[in-house]
Amino acid sequence: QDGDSRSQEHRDPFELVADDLSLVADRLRSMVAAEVPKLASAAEYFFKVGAEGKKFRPTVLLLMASALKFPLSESRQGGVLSILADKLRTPHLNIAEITEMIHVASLLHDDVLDDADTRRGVSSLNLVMGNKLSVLAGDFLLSRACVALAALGNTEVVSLMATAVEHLVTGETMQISTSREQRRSSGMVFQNICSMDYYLQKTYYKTASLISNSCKAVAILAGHTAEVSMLALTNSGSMQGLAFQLIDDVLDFTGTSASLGKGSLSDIRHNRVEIIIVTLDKKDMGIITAPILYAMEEFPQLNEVVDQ
Ligand code: GRG
Repeated sequence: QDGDSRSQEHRDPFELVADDLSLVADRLRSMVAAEVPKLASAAEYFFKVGAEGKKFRPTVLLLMASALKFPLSESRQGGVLSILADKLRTPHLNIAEITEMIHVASLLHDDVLDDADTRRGVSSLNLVMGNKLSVLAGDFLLSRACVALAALGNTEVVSLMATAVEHLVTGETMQISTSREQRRSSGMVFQNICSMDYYLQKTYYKTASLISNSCKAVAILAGHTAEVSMLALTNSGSMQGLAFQLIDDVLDFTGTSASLGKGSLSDIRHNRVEIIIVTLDKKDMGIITAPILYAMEEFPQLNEVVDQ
């Protein structure tokens, strides 16, 4: 390897796609503009500077796109004309935008379901504007995502992204069904328990599928239809999604409110984390035992279950 490719390797991934991330953020603000003022405030709430979140999904997508030879923006030109020109030659940016709109729609609905009061370090939208507007803003973002998807003119891509939405809904349903069903069938004392299979399936639907299917969409738009490369991209998207959710679950126990943007232990308090009790080989043990140990301290009745 020459010096150039070595220094590329060690560059911060966020820095590599910083221009595109910021272009996507700017374009999203105009894409989510609504006619009625109340809906406009609600829909733009999580696209404002300071409330945009970590941008994990667009970062992964844009890095993937650069590997697939979509060009990274050299500089941001700004203005309507450059946005139109970008739309024609950079469908990977559209997928990043569509993915963020779907993601934020799911967060808005999720916070209503959980009656959450904090999100991304700020008050949740349901706390500020109420449940009704939060649900409507989520619906609005989904419809704007549909319009942007249709504009790409690729039915396979529409189908992939629609499947990702279906999976979000399925994963969330599995999430809220976990405790009652599993408790009934297992007779366990502690309610947040499910099998490893159930956890992985639910996590694929809830988190990994959107990442995986949007990566696949970018690959299709780049003209990659060969089965092998599709499989590799889909798997890598899924694995990143699963790893991301595992870390997110662990952080619920180990993170501070400041670093999480919501109260720590809030997920387990809201019945959103499953403690996984399975026989794991040693290499997985580190990941899985951290939440178990924390949970055992917080919920002493778990000791009984773990002993079994
Ligand atoms: C309306 C699309 C739609 C779905 C409704 C409520 C619901 C069904 C799904 C919720 C699914 C959900 C909240 C999954 C969790 C995914 C997840 C890991 C969210 C946190 O992602 P981060 O950490 O968030 O990337 P930021 O704030 O950084 O973007």
